[in-house]
Amino acid sequence: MSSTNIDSIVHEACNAAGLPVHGFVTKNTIAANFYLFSQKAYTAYRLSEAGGIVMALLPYNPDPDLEPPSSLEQGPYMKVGAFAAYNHYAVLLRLLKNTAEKLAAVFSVSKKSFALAVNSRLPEKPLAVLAGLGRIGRSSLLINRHYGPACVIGAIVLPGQIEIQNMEKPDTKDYCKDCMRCVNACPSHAIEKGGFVKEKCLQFWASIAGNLPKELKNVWGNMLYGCDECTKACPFSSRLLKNRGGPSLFGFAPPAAILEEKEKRPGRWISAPWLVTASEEAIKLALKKTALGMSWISVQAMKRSALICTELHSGQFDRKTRKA
Ligand code: B12
Ligand code: SF4
Ligand code: SF4
Repeated sequence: MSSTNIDSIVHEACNAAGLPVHGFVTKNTIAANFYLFSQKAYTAYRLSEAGGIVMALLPYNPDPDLEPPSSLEQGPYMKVGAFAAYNHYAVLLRLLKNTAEKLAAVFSVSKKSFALAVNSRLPEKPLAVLAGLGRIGRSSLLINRHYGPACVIGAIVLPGQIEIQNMEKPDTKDYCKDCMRCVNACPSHAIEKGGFVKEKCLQFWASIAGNLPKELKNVWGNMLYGCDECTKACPFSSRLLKNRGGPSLFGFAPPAAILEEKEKRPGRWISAPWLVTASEEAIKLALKKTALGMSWISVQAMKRSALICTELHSGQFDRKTRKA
């Protein structure tokens, strides 16, 4: 099989799986950028033997208009970030798996020789940049020309038999210029002129138990897990916002259309009093197989955030403002 054929078969498999926005990192580029990988990741993903890496993006609407639960008895409600309300990591993993299975069949290689990664130990943003999928914006997120920052990133590490030959040209567009929208939108001032300060980002604390720094507690509001403010504010997310699950996205299926029912959990709103009173086991069970059910997300951190929310709001949830 000629090398050009290999590249076009991989492109086709990604498109057919519903991942039209993807790019490649070749074997040589992996080797030239070995410093990006931790030793652990380099070994675990068998990068020294890989034929290349496919990087793919899955878009999401950063401000989905998902109804709060119909019963208001258990308000105030806490907000789950858009990528997690519907489990976009699980969806992307499923689409990457479909792509790998197709390639395994075409090239007659074992399915096990592919490694799939979403929110992994791989440096996903730098790899997406190398694959020509965009540039890192002031918010520190990858900005893609179709999806802006409103996308999650995944990877398929290809076996040595499937050796990618060509890469897209790097994206050289200066997206941010003098725009400061994410800087102004960030409730906790985590995005500064000099860059992003992760310890000031609300999402950094969402999974860590213990007291919050005072400045962050004051602006925490009703957030549970996932903050959408910098993504929502970015002008390059606006096409997705206009497309709220609408008919099509640049000719591709709208993000909401490819979700399976089981991936539409836990939804956008979770009762704060329930989080405060339920046992750790009950919460783990209810959130199992959702983006909030990951081992590194502390249930005690969620309980702490729920206490802040209930202390802050004693009234009912306002359907119009979506605030408790
Ligand atoms: C830890 C982590 C966090 C931490 C810290 C984030 C941070 N920016 O440092 C916290 C909890 C705060 C966080 C928050 C969020 N995260 Co997060 N997070 C991660 C995770 C798991 C690891 C990132 C990391 O720390 N890497 C190690 C550091 C050293 O690398 P780095 O951040 O990439 O920074 C280096 C490079 O960017 C490099 N670099 C910059 N440009 C270029 C260009 C080239 C060519 C090269 C070679 C290198 C390079 O310089 C930096 C310094 O070394 C990644 C998944 C992953 N494996 O990448 C998701 C990930 C970055 N997160 C993601 C998301 C969606 C979010 C949130 C929007 C979630 C939410 N709704 O709350 C917020 C956004 C906050 C923000 N403004 O960044 C997405 C980003 C998608 C995108 N479009 O960019 C990722 C990629 C997960 C995924 N698979 O989709 N996150
Ligand atoms: S995720 Fe929220 S808190 Fe974190 S940088 Fe973005 S706007 Fe700020
Ligand atoms: S909001 Fe503006 S400054 Fe922030 S990442 Fe988007 S384009 Fe860049």
